[in-house]
Parts: sequence; structure tokens; C-alpha cells
Amino acid sequence: SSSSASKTCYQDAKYCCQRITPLNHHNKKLTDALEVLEKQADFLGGDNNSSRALAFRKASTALKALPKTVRNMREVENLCDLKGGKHCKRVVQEILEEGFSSEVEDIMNDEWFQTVKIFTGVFGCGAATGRKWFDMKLRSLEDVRRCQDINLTTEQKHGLKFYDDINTPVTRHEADVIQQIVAAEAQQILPGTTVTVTGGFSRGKTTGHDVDLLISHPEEGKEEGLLAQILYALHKKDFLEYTDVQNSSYNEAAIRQVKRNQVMDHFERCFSIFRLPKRLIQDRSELNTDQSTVKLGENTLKMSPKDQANTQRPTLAEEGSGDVEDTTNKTQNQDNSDETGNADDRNVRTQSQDAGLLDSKLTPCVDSEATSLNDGVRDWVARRVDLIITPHSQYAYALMGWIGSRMFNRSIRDYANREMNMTLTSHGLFDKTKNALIPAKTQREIFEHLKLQYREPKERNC
Ligand code: DCP
Ligand code: MG
Repeated sequence: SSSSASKTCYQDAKYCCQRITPLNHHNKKLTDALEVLEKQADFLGGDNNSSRALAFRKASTALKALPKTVRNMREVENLCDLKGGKHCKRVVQEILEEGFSSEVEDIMNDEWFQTVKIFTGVFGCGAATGRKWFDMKLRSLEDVRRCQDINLTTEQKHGLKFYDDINTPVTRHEADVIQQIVAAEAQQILPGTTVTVTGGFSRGKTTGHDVDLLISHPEEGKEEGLLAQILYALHKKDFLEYTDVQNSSYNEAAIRQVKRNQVMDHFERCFSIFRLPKRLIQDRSELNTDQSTVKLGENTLKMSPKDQANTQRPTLAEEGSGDVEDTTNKTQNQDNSDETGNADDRNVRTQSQDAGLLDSKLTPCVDSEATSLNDGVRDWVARRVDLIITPHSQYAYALMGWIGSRMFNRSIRDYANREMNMTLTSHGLFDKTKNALIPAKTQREIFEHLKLQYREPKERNC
């Protein structure tokens, strides 16, 4: 209804994009419980369970916007997103009365839930694969690594190999270091290129599961071909462990015919596993105080003399055709050729290859002893990094989409559709009444087009 759009009392406004949802809120006990139920529904899969998952998520989102801790049921009785949900209400009531929910405790102690949770922590393993592995009687990552009956994807092989790294939250500092590394390369390739940390960090989170970097250039069209060049430069300096490049699939029809609740946008992008040198994160001062500075446009990346030498030395990648597509394929071929061998062989081979690479290129870091206790060879940590390229004309929309949160996007897109008869995506805003795309230079303009009060990124933690 249009009245909800102009509601002034935002705490119980219908859409979470109308509310202020801070990162640190007053009802964590309740929302944590609801998020376990959401996760369980997600793991179970299927249409019915994804609707259930959404209902749990909506209820938890509504609670996050409340200005104080809920003490009794009456305080939440009229919340839009809790009203219809008997299950949500029951759990909230249980927690308010007993201090905990036995149903939620049971789920958390359930072997199936715990195992699928571990499995879905593997990069490239979704709920369906997690369930499948459980049904195959696999109960641990070791079981998965040893299992002869599954054809692991390249992603999953990396996910298993770097499981601990990837499941260790990325810190804000690490995200900044990665941003600086990527920005330095981008500047050198094309001065003026912008590299922006988006995702959870831009909403004020101090840790995240990955680093989302939005890359653009103020001159429309200049961004074309940029991703491949940036990846090639990063690859030459050994920053990339794994890349999965997806070409842009954007066209104007795409935004007009956007499917309901379609989440994936059409930008050119790369899902990667980044090799973040421990040296760069251990010593916070290193990025700013080292004498040897590589001046790269506006961004400076400081490196030790030895590392500079490393970057100049030919690497395996450079012996190839020098095309980033090729190096990507090379990685994949390597992995594919391993598919005949068993998982243990695969690990041994890859590790010794890594050892060789590192021996010839990197000097031991300060804590080489500690490192060798861990895995003997690496002086870098694996970090999930997403690189997204956007043309300047779509930048504000791309930024809003990648700042998120996921629920914020869902709600503002729903709102645009139902209340404004417009289609909002990370590419633009399409007015279905006027049959026209509406340009925007800033996020504020997007809110204005939608007749919504502006919400800062830190208020979008729904
Ligand atoms: N996004 C989305 N829908 C998805 C996935 C992502 O709208 N299904 C958008 C909103 C997210 C942003 O992209 O906030 C970044 O995606 P992430 O999965 O990295 O989410 P966050 O950065 O918010 O979380 P984390 O801190 O765990 O990385
Ligand atoms: Mg993220």
C-alpha cells in the first residue's frame, strides 16, 4: 500500500529500506536464534524452505531496527514481519520466557546441521552439495578430501585446500591492504581508475567473509578490458591463487525484464582467491614507512627491495602467452589433469609446486618458524576477493547494490517495484510507467527518485 511508503514511524515501517538498521542492535539474542532457523531452512533447500528462510530473515531484520531490547511479546506483536509468523513468534516467546529456545539448541547440536554447516564453508559448496556429501556418509572435511566418489570442482578443491584461511574472518585492515594492492595495479594500468571497498565493510562491519571491490573509471568505456589487465598484473606478482572470470552480460533488455528477486547482476567480475602476504598484514606500518616506494599514480604501494626484485623476475605465468585467459586456463588444466589421481596425491603435488614457487621467489618472513609449524611453505594467507567492474554511468547503482546488505537490496527493490512501479537493479532504475531508465550520479539521487529518505550504508545492516 502507498501509505506505508510515507510512514513516518520508521521502526515498524513495512520495508526495511525505510528503517534504520544499525550493525550493533539491541536484540542479538533473538536475531541469532532466528538466524539459526533461517540457516537450517536454507540448508534443507527447496521452494518451501527458502520461503521459510526468508520469513525468519525478515523477522530478524525487523528486530534489528528496534531501538531497545525486547522484554515481552506485547512489544513485538505489531511488527509487520513477525505478525504472520507463528514459528517466529513461538521462538521469540520461548527465548523471552525461558532465556533460550530448545528448538534452536537442538538444531545447533544436530549432527546433520553441524556437518552441512562445515561443508558449506567450503568455497564452491552450496547447500545442495553439502546435503549430498552428508548423504554419502561423509562427516568431515577429511572424509570429503579422501572420498574417491566425488568429482570436486576446481573451486571446491581450492575451498578444501584453503578451508581454514577462508573461514577465518577477513579484517578491515586486510581489506584495506588488498584494496591498496589492487588500486596500485589499476592506477598503473589506467590512471584515474577507482577501486572501492564495498560489501559488509562499507556498512561498518569490522570483519567479513570476503573483500568486495568495485572498480570503475570516471570516463565511460575506459573500464572495458581493465579487469583482464588488472588480473594479469596481479597474477605476475603472485597475488592470485585462483580466478573465476565472468564476462559482462549486461544489455538494456536485462534491466527491463529483470526476474523477480534475481540477485546476480550482469557486471564483468572475477571471483578470486587472493594471496595476501603475511608480511603486509603483520606489520601495519610497513605499507607506509618502508623506504622503497613504488610510486604508481596517486596510490603508492611500498614494497621491500627483495619483493621488488621478485616482481621483476619472470614467473611461471610470464612464460605463458602473457594472456590472462591463458593463465586462468592453465590453472584449470592443472587441476583437471589431477582429477585422475586421488585427493592425497593432488595435495602433495600442489603443495610441492607451491614450495618450489615460493622458494624461488620469496624470502622467509619474520615468523617463518611459526609458518612452518602450520603448513611449512606459505607466507601468505588465502583471502576471498571479488572484483567487479562497472561503467561510470551505472556506478551509483552498482555501489548501492554491492554495499548491500542482501536484505536491504531485496527490500528496496521490492519497494521500487510495488510502491513506485519501477525496476531497481545494480545497473539502474527503470520507470515502468514512463518506460524510461532513470540515471543517477549518487546514491542519494537514487533514494530521491524512489521518494525514500536517505539511509547511510551503516544504517543498511538488515
Ligand atoms: N549481494 C546481494 N545478493 C546476494 C549476494 C550479494 O545483493 N545474493 C550484494 C549485497 C551484499 C554485497 O553484494 O552486501 C556483497 O556480498 P557479500 O556476500 O560479500 O555480502 P557482505 O559483504 O554483506 O557480507 P560479508 O561481510 O560476509 O562479506
Ligand atoms: Mg562481502
